[in-house]
Parts: sequence; structure tokens; C-alpha cells
Amino acid sequence: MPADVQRYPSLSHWGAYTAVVSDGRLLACEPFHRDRAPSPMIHAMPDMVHSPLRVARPAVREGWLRRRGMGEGRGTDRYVEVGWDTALKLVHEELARVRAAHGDEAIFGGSYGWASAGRFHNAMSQTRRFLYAGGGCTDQVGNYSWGAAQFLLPHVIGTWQPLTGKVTDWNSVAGHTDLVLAFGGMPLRNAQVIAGGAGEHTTAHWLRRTAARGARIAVISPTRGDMPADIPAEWIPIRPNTDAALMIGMACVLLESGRHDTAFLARYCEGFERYAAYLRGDTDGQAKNAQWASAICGVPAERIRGLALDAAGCRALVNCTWSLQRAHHGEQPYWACIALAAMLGQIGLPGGGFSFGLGSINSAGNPRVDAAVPELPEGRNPAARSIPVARVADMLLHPGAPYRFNGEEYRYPDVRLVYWAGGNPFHHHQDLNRLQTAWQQPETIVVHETWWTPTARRADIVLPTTTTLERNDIGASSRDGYIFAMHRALPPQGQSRDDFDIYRELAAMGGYEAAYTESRDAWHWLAHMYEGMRARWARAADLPGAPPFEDFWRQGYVALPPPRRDFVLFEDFRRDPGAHRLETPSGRIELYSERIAGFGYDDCPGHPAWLAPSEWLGADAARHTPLHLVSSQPAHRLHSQLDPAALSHASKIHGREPVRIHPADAAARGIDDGALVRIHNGRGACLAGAIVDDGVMQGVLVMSTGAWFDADDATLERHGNPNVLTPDIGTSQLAQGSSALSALVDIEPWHGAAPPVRAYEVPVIGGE
Ligand SMILES: Nc1nc2c(c(=O)[nH]1)N[C@H]1C(S)=C(S)[C@@H](COP(=O)(O)OP(=O)(O)OC[C@H]3O[C@@H](n4cnc5c(=O)[nH]c(N)nc54)[C@H](O)[C@@H]3O)O[C@H]1N2
Ligand SMILES: Nc1nc2c(c(=O)[nH]1)N[C@H]1C(S)=C(S)[C@@H](COP(=O)(O)OP(=O)(O)OC[C@H]3O[C@@H](n4cnc5c(=O)[nH]c(N)nc54)[C@H](O)[C@@H]3O)O[C@H]1N2
Ligand SMILES: [Mo]
Repeated sequence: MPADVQRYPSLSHWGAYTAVVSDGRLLACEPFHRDRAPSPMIHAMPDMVHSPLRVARPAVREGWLRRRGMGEGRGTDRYVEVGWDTALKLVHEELARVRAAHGDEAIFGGSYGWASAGRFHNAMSQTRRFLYAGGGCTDQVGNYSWGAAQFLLPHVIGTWQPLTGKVTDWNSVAGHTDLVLAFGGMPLRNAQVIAGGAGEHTTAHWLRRTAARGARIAVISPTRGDMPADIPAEWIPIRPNTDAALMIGMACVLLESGRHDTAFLARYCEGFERYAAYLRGDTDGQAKNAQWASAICGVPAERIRGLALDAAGCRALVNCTWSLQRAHHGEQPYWACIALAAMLGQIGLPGGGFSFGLGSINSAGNPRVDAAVPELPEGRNPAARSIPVARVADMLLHPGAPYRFNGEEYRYPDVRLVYWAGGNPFHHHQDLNRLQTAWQQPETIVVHETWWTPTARRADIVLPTTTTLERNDIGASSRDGYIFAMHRALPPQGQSRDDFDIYRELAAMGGYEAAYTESRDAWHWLAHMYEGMRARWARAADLPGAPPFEDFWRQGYVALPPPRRDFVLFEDFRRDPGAHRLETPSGRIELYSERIAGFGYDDCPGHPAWLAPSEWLGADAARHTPLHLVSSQPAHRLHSQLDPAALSHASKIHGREPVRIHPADAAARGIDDGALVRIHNGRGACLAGAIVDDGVMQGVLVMSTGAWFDADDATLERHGNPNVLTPDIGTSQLAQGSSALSALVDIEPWHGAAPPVRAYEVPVIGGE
């Protein structure tokens, strides 16, 4: 290594690291010394920071410059590079014009996305602060991660806190659980990541400790690979999107055999009798017994019976990964999981009850003291307008149309300007060909991006932004045991600027700079946010004092002390349900919800139920598209982030995203391992590279999200982006979440020449 190297502490969503820099270039990223299982993704950073795909200068789409307000050309047009002054003037004038002519709600500023680690330079928070300060915007509520559960759980258990990772902690699980029913498994692949970043990657360690104590682990999933190979676990293959049926079948077994905990149900739950009537089939004549469930989910009836009775005979934890609810009727498996755990009667006991997200993300269940982290307030949206996050294409296509959401009726706003920073809707949204049509509707689309992503390439004005390594920040997540200083290690690349600086200038042009900045520059914000945290720590009995800001900045991090006791979800409620009433109408766990029933939704009734999803292996449509596509999270990147780096590239086949297929399904179609294939349904088609794998259930395809969307039209996506195949429908009228994991498809070998992948080409650019 050169002699003149500098080293800077930093943090990413995939872990903490030291940036090694020489002569203005990032040479390497060394994992944080306390991290026992760092993610290889940190080594992809140099590729990305110095990538030829960086947006070098502000750029404006030619077609938009020629004729404002025209959407066609987004995705194919050339760009013109302009100076910052010109670019900011254009953005400022457009914001002012749209606000004046169409009102604040005509600006769509939900700006959903993961952006980068760092609490201050969080692009979505900064976007909100800026647009709120300027008069407000149409916002987004919920997320793609656990949107269905987020709006269901408050009705059932009075809170969605367990979705944030605050579930019965791993110490309690490793120390007490005899049987882990792992719905969706616990793939280490996904535990590489946590929003806000992690000091330590701990899931593998906790799984090993749990297994070492002799816990039995059942992986209930369409894929065997959802548990690390060194963990002894039994695989129970299940048809995708049928977990609610399996859980309901298990509940029925408990009821029929009298093994349900009547004392727990009477004391802590509301409405068990109504649910029991459903299980018995009192209303529809169909008992939801093991045979019934087996016919739906494909797990043999004997195995369903065995699982239910075993769970009743030991300390059992029912965990669901978030994937289960990212599906049509995704509310049901989560509610059925809570009902099953309630009937087992172990909610609130060490290592027992239900849990969500263990294995979905690194820090779920991480033992941690309650401690504040530095926070950037987003402020209040004066426009007081929002849509459910995954309904963005509906909104753009149908201004003024009515929709239902969580007990209320709304109408979509008439959006004229879309403003996005820190997200990639042409990665994250479903049915991208539909989004492509919707994306033509707004008059103007402004995007802040670091790279020429598919979304940047479909914007009218693209403003180049820095990476985390080009700015100072503070990183932390509410479930991790560290607060990190993130030191600026490099100068801004090209002409990129921090999102904050871009917004500050725009706010100044609009006359509301002080409202946006509160008269602080970035450095003063960091100190202010840190000191706010420090003051809260000083008031907390079980926390040591945090060092002053300057000391923290020099040290690079602060570690939290280990918690004094294990956290067990609903332990207090179990001990004293009167003093610790849940925030549900009854104060108890609602197995029947009058409130939900009162909404009158046919797609979310008053108790957990098996409701066939729009697409699943038992649907009529399976006659034409007989395979269920599971689009899971990618092992070698975060969503679409890092996709152009060598690490992600090495996993591809013929430059396309791999798709896993069962040997029998492959043989029936003449697909060899390593072959180029075309996956298709009525919504679209994409190319992919086949991996023949008997760890995938027959009838199921598994393909990761995040290959940069690469299509000229709706006929063929060239790179392997599953979101040209996924349905763009809400989970239900209750939660309106993303239904990404309910897609039927077929697959065939691709004969003939393969069109080149063009996702990583910079659009053609001319000068001002
Ligand atoms: N089919 C299918 N689709 C899915 C899912 C699925 O399971 N199946 N999962 C869904 C889920 S759970 C999620 S959370 C979403 C994720 O969807 P997104 O969060 O939209 O995905 P990312 O690729 O992380 O996009 C973040 C973007 O922010 C940019 N960025 C990073 N840092 C900065 C910054 O400082 N400033 C600015 N301006 N930009 C920055 C990155 O370059 C990147 O393009 O995808 C969803 N989509
Ligand atoms: N490396 C990496 N890690 C990540 C991310 C990333 O992009 N890259 N994204 C992060 C984000 S934003 C989120 S929200 C989480 C998402 O966390 P999850 O939603 O838990 O992740 P998925 O990979 O979608 O699904 C997990 C597993 O569920 C199984 N599964 C799919 N459908 C079904 C089903 O119907 N029933 C059952 N029983 N199992 C099913 C699949 O086999 C899959 O491997 O991951 C986070 N972790
Ligand atoms: Mo997510």
C-alpha cells in the first residue's frame, strides 16, 4: 500500500468499516474490528465510489427542455449537462410553478428508499424537511418491507413495534426456545443488512448458540437455503403464500385435541370464540383441519399435526420473516401467527410466543438496552396528504380516483411533479411496465442520484449527489449497539453535492432557508443531533454518560453497554394485563377485531382467515403460468445498490440475474444448469440465467431483486429484474401493502442470440 494512506471510520447499511484512502482514491474498506462476521459487500465500495456510472454533473433531459410537461422520452432521451445555477433555477421554478398552479399536494415527495447510512444526510428525511418547509407535498406512508403488517398489527396487538426488530431477543431465544418454527427460514444472506448500519453481524452466532443448546429448528419455506448449512434444521417445503393455511390448520389441530391454552386465551385475548368457530367450520361447514390445510399448502397432514402437537409440548417460538406479508393477503399469515402463538399460550414467556423478522435483517432481536440515537426531525407536512407507499403507480395513473385504506376512503391527488432522492422506484416497485406507463404522466420529474440508475435515467432533471464517504455524518440504528462517526474521506466526486446543500440552496431561492436549515450548517447539525442523544442518555438510569461530541468524533464510535436482562415481547402484559393493557380496543390481543370487521373489507375479515391470493399455485391462472416466482433479497448487494460492482457481477450468469429452478421443472422444459432463460407472464418478460437446484420446491422459481432494470419497451427486460413480472396490487384494502411475492410465471430456454445488457450504459450526454 502507498505510504500516504489515510484511514477514516465509516458506516454503510451493510456494516461499519474503515475507509483506506490514498491520493483522493478509496483503496479498500476494512471491516470494523469488533465485527465477527463482516459482509463482503463493504469491499464493493471502491468500485461504486469511483464508478464511471457516477452522475458527474447536473443533467436535464433534452425532450423536457424542448417541450416542458411531456413525459414521453423518459428512459430513451439524451441529456444535456448544465451548470448548477441553471439546474437549481429550473428546479426552483418548477416547484414554484406547480405549487402556485396546482397546490402543494401536486408535488409528490414520498421519495421512498433506503438511500445511505447516516442519520443526517438521509436523503428521504432531507427531502421531506425541504418539501415540508416549502409548503408540503403528497407523502407516502408505510414501507415495502413490512407494510401489510404495519397497518394490521395495531388493530391486533396495539403496536407495530415488533416489526422494528424489538422482538423477544436472541439471548432469550438461545437460552429457552426448544422449537423454532422458522417461517421463511433465517437466511444469513439478509442478515448482512440493517437500515442505518450495524457494528456487528450477529445472526450466525445466535443461530449457532440456539442450535447448540439443542433447539429444534424447522424451516418452513419454499427453499431449503433459508437456513445456514451448518445449522441442523429440518426443511418443511411449503407452497408460497399459503402460510396462513398451515398456521390455521395447526390452530385447528390444537383446538380439536384440546391442547390450546384456554387460560391464556381467556385472560389475554379477545374474540377467541369467533376464531374457534371459523376453525371448526361453524359458519362455512369446512373444518380448517390438517387435511384441509395440507391440500392448500402442500405440507402433509401428519406433519401439520405433528408440528402443532410438538409446539404445544415445549417452549416454542413462531417466527415469520417479513416476506410472508409482502404478498396478496399478506395480513393473514401474520394474524394467524399471532393466533397460533396465543393458542400455544407462551406469549410473554422467555423464548416463547411469536416473533417477526428474525433472519430478515441483521439486528432483529439483537439484545440491546433502550437508548436514544441521534435523530433528524422531519417536521410536519403542511399539505397533510399521503398515499400508501406501494400505490404510487395507481396514484399517477388515476388522479382523483377513490381508494380505501385502513378504514378510510380517500382520493388520489393530481400529481404534476415527482421529486425523488434516495430511492429507486424502477427497482422497488412491482409491475415495472405499468410503472413505466404511469411515469409518463407527471409534467416534471426531479431525481437526486449518485449513479445513473434506471430511475435517474427516467428523470427530467438529475442532480448528482455525494456518497457517504464524501461527507461527515453520524450513523446508528435503533437495534444496533453502536453510534458511529462517519468521517468525510474523499472530496465530492465530479460536481456532486450533498442532498442537504442542494436543498439549502433551493430553500434559499424560495425564501425559506431558515425554516429548512434551522440556521445550522451540516456540522452544527451533527453536533446538535449528537448532543440531543447525549442529553437523553444522561437522563436514562441504565446508560453511561456519552462522551462529548468532539471526543466521540475522535474516537469514531460509542458502544452501548449490554442490557442487564433479556427482552421478552409482552412480558409485562403477561405479568399484569390490567396495568399493561395493549393499545387495542379491548386492551388485549384481538383474535377477532370488531374494528376490522366493521370496515367491511372482503379481503380482510374480522379474524385471521385463509383467503386465496390473486396468484398462487392453486389459482386458475396456474394452468397457464404454472410456476410461483419468489423474488427474494439479493445476497451480493442491497436492493439495486452495488449491482454494478464486481461482487454482484460475479454472481450473474451470462451477465443476467440467476433464477433457481427445481430439476424436474427444468427437465420438463429442457432447461440446463447455466442456460439462458426467459421468464414471462401476462405483465412482462425478462431474461435470466438458470441454476438447477433441488433445494427449491417443485413449482417454485427463486430470483433475487435488484438487477438494474434494462428494457426499451414492455416486451423484454434483458437483465433479470423480477419486477417486470410481479403484480401491482395492494395486499388488501386494510393495509394496501406491496404484493411483490405473489407472481405466477412460466419459464423457457432462450434460443438464439442474447441481446446485450445495457443497464450500465450512461445515457448519451451533450453540453449546454
Ligand atoms: N419483487 C420485489 N420487489 C421488492 C422487494 C421484494 O422482496 N420483491 N422488496 C422491497 C423492499 S422490502 C424494499 S425496502 C425496496 C427497496 O427499494 P429502494 O430502497 O428504492 O432500493 P435501493 O436500491 O436501496 O435504492 C436506493 C437508491 O438511493 C440511492 N442513494 C444512496 N445514497 C444516496 C444519497 O445519499 N442521496 C441520494 N440522493 N441517493 C442516494 C442509491 O444509489 C439507490 O439508487 O424494494 C422493494 N421491492
Ligand atoms: N443482502 C441483503 N439483505 C437484505 C436486503 C438486501 O437487499 N440484500 N434487503 C433488506 C430489506 S429492505 C428487507 S425488507 C429484508 C427483507 O427480509 P425478508 O422479507 O425476510 O426477505 P426475503 O428474501 O424477501 O424472504 C426471505 C425468505 O422467505 C422465503 N419465502 C418467500 N415466500 C415465502 C412464503 O410464501 N412462505 C414462506 N414460508 N417463505 C417464503 C424465501 O425463500 C426467502 O428466502 O431484507 C433485508 N436484508
Ligand atoms: Mo425492505
